[in-house]
Amino acid sequence: MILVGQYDSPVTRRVAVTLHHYGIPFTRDTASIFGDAAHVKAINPLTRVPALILDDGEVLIDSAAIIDHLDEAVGPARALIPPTGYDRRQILQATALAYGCFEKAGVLVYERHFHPAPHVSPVWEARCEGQLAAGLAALEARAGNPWLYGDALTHADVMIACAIGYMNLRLQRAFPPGAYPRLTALATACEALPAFIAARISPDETMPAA
Ligand SMILES: N[C@@H](CCC(=O)N[C@@H](CS)C(=O)NCC(=O)O)C(=O)O
Repeated sequence: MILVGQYDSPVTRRVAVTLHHYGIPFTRDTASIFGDAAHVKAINPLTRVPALILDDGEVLIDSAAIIDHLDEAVGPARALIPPTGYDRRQILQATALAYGCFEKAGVLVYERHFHPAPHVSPVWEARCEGQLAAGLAALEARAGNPWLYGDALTHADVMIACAIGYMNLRLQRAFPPGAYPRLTALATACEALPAFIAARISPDETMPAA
């Protein structure tokens, strides 16, 4: 199978980490959503990553839908989430919070990247920054040591660490040192895992000039 997208996309990286963690072999298409937009659009009409091209040519889009497929492929005993019940709901809720943080961080990055300074909306930025900070605070309050829930990695941890990796790369002001100690510990623990090391963001995965 082929994973389409660069690892500076936290949702692409999230899928890559999950593939590595499950031991599912894959190759990569590192097309850029900006520089190679026509190529990405031919795979996903939304011109977004990640996409996963299965061995028979079927194309899956959206990280949650892709991970749902990977969970099914490895089975409930190995999936990074229980198949039913309270713990599943909690992990999905925390994953949704972390996904929302990534989404708000992305909006903030794009706001300044695509708008010249006079057209950046301080009202919109303040709203997004408030939503992002509240999401991070909610996750910080839930965080265990080092994993969010129990004594094992879950999809929530993977999404949180990938979102933090993105903020460290593109939006340092949203995740200043010392502000979120438990989430920092969680992300550090994640980044030390072989599955994360195998999906490190390479220096050539950059955004094009604004
Ligand atoms: N819900 C989607 C979101 C995908 C997404 O936002 N991808 C970003 C890169 S991190 C993208 O392709 N952005 C380009 C665009 O939306 O124009 C998922 O989880 O896969």
